[in-house]
Amino acid sequence: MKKEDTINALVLNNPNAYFVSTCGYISRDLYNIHDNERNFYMVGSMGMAAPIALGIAIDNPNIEVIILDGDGSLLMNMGFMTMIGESKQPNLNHVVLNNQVHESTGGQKTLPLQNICNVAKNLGYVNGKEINSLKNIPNIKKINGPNLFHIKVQEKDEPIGKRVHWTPQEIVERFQNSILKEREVT
Ligand SMILES: Cc1ncc(C[n+]2csc(CCOP(=O)(O)OP(=O)(O)O)c2C)c(N)n1
Repeated sequence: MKKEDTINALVLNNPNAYFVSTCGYISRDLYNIHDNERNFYMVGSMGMAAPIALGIAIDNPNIEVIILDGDGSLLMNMGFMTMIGESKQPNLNHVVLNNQVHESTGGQKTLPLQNICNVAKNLGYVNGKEINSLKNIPNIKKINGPNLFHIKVQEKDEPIGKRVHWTPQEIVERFQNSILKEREVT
């Protein structure tokens, strides 16, 4: 599957979700496909989308939070999966887009994510699922988290889109505003 199609399907299936995306091309893809104030682009550090997302999910139990991770980024901070599993945070779900490389920095090979779905389950995630078709992209509103969705995607065969033009401060500000608006409604 193509990464762009996968991200697009995730956004379409989860129109009210809050996305926390890892750095590099994954954030750029999300930005170019569907820029939204509910997207938190973690434009700095690999491995930090998941901790930020867990904090947001705990503090805002009424919103659905999706981590958009890369395989390299997951590997960078894999120990954090234990905290997600232990949290049993029902409004948090973890999507790993696995292209088997660090695509954003030139395509250096990553180490394989061996049996990552079973790893997630053993660490306390409700479930770990391999997704092999766009038809099976989840609607997370219908399921109790935390779940891990492992999606193998192709390396890019087309040029990457524009960089996220928002500054980190702007990303935080508009994200916080969107959560405040949500709190007024609910
Ligand atoms: C801690 C840290 N180390 C290195 C980098 C530089 N860097 C940015 S994106 C990236 C590759 C990320 O790989 P992956 O998560 O697999 O996503 P992909 O680029 O394949 O979409 C690297 C090495 C960084 N941002 N943070």
